[in-house]
Amino acid sequence: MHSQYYVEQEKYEKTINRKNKKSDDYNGMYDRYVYPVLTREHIPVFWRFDLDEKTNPFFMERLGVNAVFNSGAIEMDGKYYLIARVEGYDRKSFFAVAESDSPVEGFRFWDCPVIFPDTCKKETNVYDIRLTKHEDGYIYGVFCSESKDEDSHDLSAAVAEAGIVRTKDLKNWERLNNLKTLQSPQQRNVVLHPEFVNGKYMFYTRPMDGFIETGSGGGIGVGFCDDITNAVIDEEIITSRRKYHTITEAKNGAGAVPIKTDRGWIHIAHGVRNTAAGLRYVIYVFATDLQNPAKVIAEPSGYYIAPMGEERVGDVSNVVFTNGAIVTKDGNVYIYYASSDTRLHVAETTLDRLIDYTFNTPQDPLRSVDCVLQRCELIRKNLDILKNNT
Ligand code: M1P
Repeated sequence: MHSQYYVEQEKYEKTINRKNKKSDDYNGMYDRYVYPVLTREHIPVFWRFDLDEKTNPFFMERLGVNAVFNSGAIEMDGKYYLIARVEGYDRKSFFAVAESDSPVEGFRFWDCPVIFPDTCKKETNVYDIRLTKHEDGYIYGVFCSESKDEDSHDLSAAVAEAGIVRTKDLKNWERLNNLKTLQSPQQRNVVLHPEFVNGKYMFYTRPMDGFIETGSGGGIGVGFCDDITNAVIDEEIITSRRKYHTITEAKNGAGAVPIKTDRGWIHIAHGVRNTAAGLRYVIYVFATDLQNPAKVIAEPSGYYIAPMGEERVGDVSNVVFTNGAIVTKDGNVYIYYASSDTRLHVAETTLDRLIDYTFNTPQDPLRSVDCVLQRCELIRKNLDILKNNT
């Protein structure tokens, strides 16, 4: 074996075995962890190098990995699993399962990445899987299936659809037909709701006219279908709307599978706005009604997580994005979020804190004058408290 192999292997083990710790930043809403839970340094050495000295005398990377980010998340039998988007130097993404006994550290990729049945021959790229433990007994993966737009002369024109797979063990996967949404030519950020609603499967969709621009798409949609093996949605009802001069002005999209609480379904989604420096992606929270999951019942103002410090920089800077969260039996919530399409982090909160944030944070009054009045009310109340406290 080339001597550099042992150097690289030691670096890899050091990364995997690094203990994580909560950051000092305080907001009361959640705790960030200092170290990312998955990065390109978590990729096994034998995924990148040819270890055969005859065919690789210079111990050169043959198939490098550029980034590890947007990850689906699930807990099974006391273990934590992330299915990450791994992007090669060739720009193509694929999925790989990383497993740990802890939700915040120690994630190690299984020996081989995931290979779904290749039933969609025009598909060029796949990414951003959401994992839903459905009450029908399967674990579903819904991901973006991207192909070249054959009707356009523009070489970068693409079509995004929602691919659907299902499994019981994260090892054996069945590929179902891609979702068809009759009202929207493109779909990204599609999430399967974990329960039947009126006997039907329910998806969160993101109606889009084109690959990047949502165009007339008003926000996060909800649609129903009878047959998951041939899922067709004829109508999309908008739930969380895009709004002028807010964090969702340019677009938004469902993130983690919604979390069921006594007060309603809590959604951890992403919102996008345009700036002179390009798009800015943040994570926000809203809640929908338990009986009617299309009806928004709480909308805390502004963002929940925004890119901070080193998170702000990467392949696509000024982005945080989530497609996975885990709620444990003891009520802890782990939100896996990627920064700048480069690496994956975790933030920890509790169900109680998340519920309090969702239902007791004031709504965005949508105009500066009302926002400042809202803040002055808080200030006056606090000044009274401080006066009585002295
Ligand atoms: O580059 C930022 C994100 O862009 C896309 O999200 P959206 O569809 O809302 O624009 C996704 O491709 C996502 O993977 C990526 O992180």
